[in-house]
Amino acid sequence: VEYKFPANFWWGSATSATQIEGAAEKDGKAKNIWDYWYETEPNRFFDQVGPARTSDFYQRYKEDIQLMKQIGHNSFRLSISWSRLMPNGQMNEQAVEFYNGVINELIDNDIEPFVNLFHFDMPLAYQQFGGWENREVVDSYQSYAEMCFKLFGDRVKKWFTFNEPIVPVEGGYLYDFHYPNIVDAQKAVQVAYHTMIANAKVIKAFRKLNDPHSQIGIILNLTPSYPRSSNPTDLRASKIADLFFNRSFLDPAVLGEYPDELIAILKEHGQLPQTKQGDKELLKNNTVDILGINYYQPRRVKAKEYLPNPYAPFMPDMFFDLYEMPGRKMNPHRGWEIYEKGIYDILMNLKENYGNISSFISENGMGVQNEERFIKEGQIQDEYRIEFIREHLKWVHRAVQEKCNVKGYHLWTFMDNWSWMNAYKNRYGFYSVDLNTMERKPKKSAEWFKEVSLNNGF
Ligand code: BGP
Repeated sequence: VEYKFPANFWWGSATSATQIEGAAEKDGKAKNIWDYWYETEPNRFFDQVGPARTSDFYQRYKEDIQLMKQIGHNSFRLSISWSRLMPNGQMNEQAVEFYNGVINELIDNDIEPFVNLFHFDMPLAYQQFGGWENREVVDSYQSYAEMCFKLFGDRVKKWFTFNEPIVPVEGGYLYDFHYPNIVDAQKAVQVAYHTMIANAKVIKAFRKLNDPHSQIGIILNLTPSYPRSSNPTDLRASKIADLFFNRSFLDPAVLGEYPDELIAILKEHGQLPQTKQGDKELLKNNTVDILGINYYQPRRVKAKEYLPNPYAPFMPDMFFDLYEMPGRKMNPHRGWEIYEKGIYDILMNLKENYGNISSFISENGMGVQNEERFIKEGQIQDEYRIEFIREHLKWVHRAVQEKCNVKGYHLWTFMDNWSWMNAYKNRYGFYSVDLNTMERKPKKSAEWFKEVSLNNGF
């Protein structure tokens, strides 16, 4: 083995409730914003496929956990669906039974459950009161989180408050790819702020439980920002993109405060969020134990070519432009640049500027269309995915050698699953799923990853 990872490195994969469970309106689950959006605007979804049509983990989780075991997983991330566990604010017994079943099955198979509380799936009932725009929803979320700790905390020792909290901000309030799909920067700022208040409140409640074996964190999609040149205007543009898209969550989550420069920009443009007395202390005193890093792509930034229209409403991108770096490597299916070193740059940044906080790669992966093209002898020969994972892992390994505190790697995702808007267009799984028969089959990458996990390296 040339690239050996530290003992007990976490090898596994990540999923989310809406994307794998199915049973979207069964056994007492209430609607979330995805069920609703699909119902009202099915044309927005690729092939008009909505969240009811997933890989049916709800009924097949026992079989799926065996498949995880077969490829050497020692850990696995799922999310709990708020609208399933507490439809209309009350605990749903059938949901408790389901999540207990999953958690126990994982533990019985020596796979540690990593449980995320919120993965883009706001219950519709709360969205009708403004969702994260409304501070009262933060309190409802806290009650839900406390319920989860109480129900499952005896067995679940890794908790996460949010997956990619910036995505509902960008998608729902800036760029129109999540419900409520409005464009309103003031609301976007408020939503971003409230999710971090929610993060802190839930961490505070978690700490009261005083379980020394348990940890809580947040999962952020960090997109390292690279300036086109060392020209001061490019540097400045890149720095502002970093402030908006990374540090607006990373700093409050890990350091317990917002960057002064971010506050200054928002203030200058009249975009500061509404706050409450005591918020500063709340944020300061309730930072995460661990950080999940979702890494897919970097952000290539240059200064604006033209002065922005001073009358246009505030948008973060009035401060910078993105550009396509010549010679960049692309995943053409998803339209994302592949830049493996980015994962190392993120980890080094955490080491140097964020107290070397304990972290792990909570998502990294490659979405590809029509993978049946690559079937040989009955198996998808996804060499491209193996290469993708391997090249990223090499940089993770280097970060480990340079004393970064990174503890694991989870692929997005375990099996092909439904994705927001794109439905089944791009497939990411170790296992393919036949949507008609629900049959799961390991791709070549699954077998390769099994060896990596069992050898703790490659
Ligand atoms: C992340 C999300 C996942 C997943 C993944 C792949 O942003 O946390 O839920 O979907 O990206 O992205 P996509 O499915 O949009 O191609």
